[in-house]
Amino acid sequence: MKIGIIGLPQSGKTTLCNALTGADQPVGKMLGGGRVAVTSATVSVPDERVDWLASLYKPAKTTHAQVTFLDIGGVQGAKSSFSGPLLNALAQTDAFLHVVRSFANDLVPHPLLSIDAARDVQALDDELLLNDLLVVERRLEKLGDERRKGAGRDKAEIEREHELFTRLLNMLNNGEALRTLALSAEEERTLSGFGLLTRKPLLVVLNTGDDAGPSDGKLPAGLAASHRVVALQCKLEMEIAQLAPEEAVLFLAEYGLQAPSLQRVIRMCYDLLGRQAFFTVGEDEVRAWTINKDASAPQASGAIHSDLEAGFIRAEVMAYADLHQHGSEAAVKTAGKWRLEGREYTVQDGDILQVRFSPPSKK
Ligand SMILES: Nc1nc2c(ncn2[C@@H]2O[C@H](COP(=O)(O)OP(=O)(O)O)[C@@H](O)[C@H]2O)c(=O)[nH]1
Ligand SMILES: [Mg+2]
Repeated sequence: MKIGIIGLPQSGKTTLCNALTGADQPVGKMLGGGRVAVTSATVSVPDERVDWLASLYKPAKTTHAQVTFLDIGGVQGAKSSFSGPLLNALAQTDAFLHVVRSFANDLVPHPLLSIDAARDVQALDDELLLNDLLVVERRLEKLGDERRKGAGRDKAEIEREHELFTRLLNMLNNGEALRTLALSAEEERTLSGFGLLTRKPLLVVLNTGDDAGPSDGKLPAGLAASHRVVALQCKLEMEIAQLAPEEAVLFLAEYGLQAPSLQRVIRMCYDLLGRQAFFTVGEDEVRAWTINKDASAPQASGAIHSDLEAGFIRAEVMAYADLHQHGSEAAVKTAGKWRLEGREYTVQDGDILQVRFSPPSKK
């Protein structure tokens, strides 16, 4: 999972990225006009269930799920067309965290000179939308050419694509982001190579500043209705992320924060992207895997290895909650909670899977 952190200059993107990953990238760095800077950091997804499973199986290796955060500097909110490098960076993400400044700090100039979160959200929404519009218009032009020349491709396919891109154009011209559009699997495949930015899920991170308190209740009117929003004190969270774990616990309590931002933000990203976790266990390794919420047992197996998906026979399944309650695999079986599931089974969050499959025949 790759999450892009975007926002106006000096909104706190690097601060948030440090908070989420424990990195120590310099904050307050200004980029010269038109420059793009991308820093990435990968973190393990905190999950108490993995820790508990590791304490039960005592495996040689424990592997948490991984999330990569990309701190993407260079978006200006100025209704400009993005440069190639910036588009590349944005296109490779699965979702965006849009950091919006709400903290007061006289030493940090706001590029638009005043603090106005709703305006800043709109500025970036508009800019993402404009860049999608450019992509869609360019594609429609190309499709128009193909139509006239009757070139190479199947005619019906060109017409289907033309109809799809016209639908996108109409939405964008109405100022609507593309993420709410329901598409067939085939249409989804057609669009997958275009890196459309407003199709990606987006979570607004309101950077509330130092004495705002952790309340999510102080969101600007209207914003919470149109966007998913989380309020964070990014600078404070960054400082906590850089503490030793024992100290961090004391700090969190003192500021009335329930959990470090990483846990809260990752949970929201999973939700935003419709992802969930399943586990594999054993003496060698206890491991968490990230899959889509509607993944079938073979699809989930494919996350482990394509051979497991291709040769899938059945999956042995225990729910984490059952194992946690009964304390051992044997006790789960005795309780009648151990299951053998087939191809049609939809994997649930927290399932522990053991895949039975026939290995590919060697030639
Ligand atoms: N007072 C205060 N300053 C902050 C907060 N978040 C970020 N800053 C400051 O704002 C400046 C810009 O932050 P940075 O993370 O570099 O922003 P970026 O340009 O979006 O990456 C830095 O000087 C930060 O220390 C905050 O919550 N409170
Ligand atoms: Mg930065």
